[in-house]
Amino acid sequence: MKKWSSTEVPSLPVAHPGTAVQVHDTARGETVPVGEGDEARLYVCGITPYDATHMGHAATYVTFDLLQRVWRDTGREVVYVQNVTDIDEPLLERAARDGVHWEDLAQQEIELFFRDMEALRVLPPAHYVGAVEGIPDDVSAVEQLVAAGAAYPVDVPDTEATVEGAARVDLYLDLASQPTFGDVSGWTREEMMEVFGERGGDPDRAGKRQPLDPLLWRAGREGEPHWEGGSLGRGRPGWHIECSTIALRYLGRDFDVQGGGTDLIFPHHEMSAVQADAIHGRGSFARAYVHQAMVGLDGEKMSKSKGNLVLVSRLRREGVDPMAIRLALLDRHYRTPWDWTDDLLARAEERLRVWRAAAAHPTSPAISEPPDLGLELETVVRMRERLAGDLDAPGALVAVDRWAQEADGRGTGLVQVAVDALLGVSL
Ligand code: 5CA
Ligand code: ZN
Repeated sequence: MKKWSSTEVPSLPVAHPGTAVQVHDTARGETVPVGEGDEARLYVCGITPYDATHMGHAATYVTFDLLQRVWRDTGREVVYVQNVTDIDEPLLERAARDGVHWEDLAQQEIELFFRDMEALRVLPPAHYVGAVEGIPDDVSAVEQLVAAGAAYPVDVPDTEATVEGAARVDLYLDLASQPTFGDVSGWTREEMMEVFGERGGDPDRAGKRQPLDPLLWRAGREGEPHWEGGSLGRGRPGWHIECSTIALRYLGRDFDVQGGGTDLIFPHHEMSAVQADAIHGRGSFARAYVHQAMVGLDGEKMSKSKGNLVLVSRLRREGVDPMAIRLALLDRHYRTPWDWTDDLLARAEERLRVWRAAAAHPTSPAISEPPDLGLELETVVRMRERLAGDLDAPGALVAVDRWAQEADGRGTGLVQVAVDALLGVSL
């Protein structure tokens, strides 16, 4: 699929090629080095395009943008893959509510998302892949699971009409046959049951062996989109299989980081991983699972379904500098849940003003004094240290604040370059 445009990333002198980059792995419950090889492979769960990008989405994509930038700065190649869930229940529901075609709605929201990402200077992935595009791979994967006895059929209720070419069964993964189930979240069955229903699961579906078993393939129903499904019959994939197969196709087994918001820990990342293991054997999915804490508004998770949204596009329309939005997002560590406030944005705008003023200092016309490299180098070292240590963006901002306070116009522009390369902020 088409993706959004990139901005140039200036390279800083690589002072520490190969330096370890640490992040918190949800599965192991500790901070671990990630992407230790020359090539770092990252998969981040993309949007379901039925509404515009809000601050929660933006925080997630800026967080993983930082990871990509820090990896690059340590001399690594990055292969970044992001999906877009361009077919799923919420998209169909919203399209029906608004009387528009689901494909038009998806297209329109994807375009808006691209403009938001470009404005925020989030680097695009190497591969941006739609769920629809991935359907042939989902079909092969589910066929394989059926053949291995890891998937089972559940009858479509008599009251639901299926399309020609569809089987009269939906297919589910048999979790009882999967020893790695639970390894990503580490949650108890009770904890899982608490959220499964509200996060796209169907615990009450009659005929399932276990309430948590995830849907792999849904037989095509009248009035719903459906695709060729080989031996599965016409239909469409369940949500989680899309990310299992896209990640495996574009990154291969055993990639470095699977990312997304904490709302995806269970069931989405748990199920994507267990399905990959079911297809290719234990240890097939990510080495580490990294999660952005939820961004809220007035004490509630910001979500399209609740409608309590602060949209990137609306702020842009109101004339807010996207770099101030980015700075506001960077001012909160990714592992701490936080609420969006106007005050946070106001402080980010002020910070941007101060940094820009410091960067704009004219250099001494007579060059009577040598540039003061000490402060600049120290600032860059600090920024790098903070970021390589569990993406401490707020810590990196403080290092730049100090520079902005002390800079006396004898700089070389190095910090400005570092702010661009590492933080993605153009001054
Ligand atoms: N398409 C699926 C993933 S395959 C999905 O979750 N789409 S989404 O549009 O609901 O969310 C897109 C990304 O933003 C996901 O990584 C999600 O975890 C993250 N996200 C959603 N809401 C918030 C929030 N309030 N705060 C932080 N991140 C969020
Ligand atoms: Zn996903």
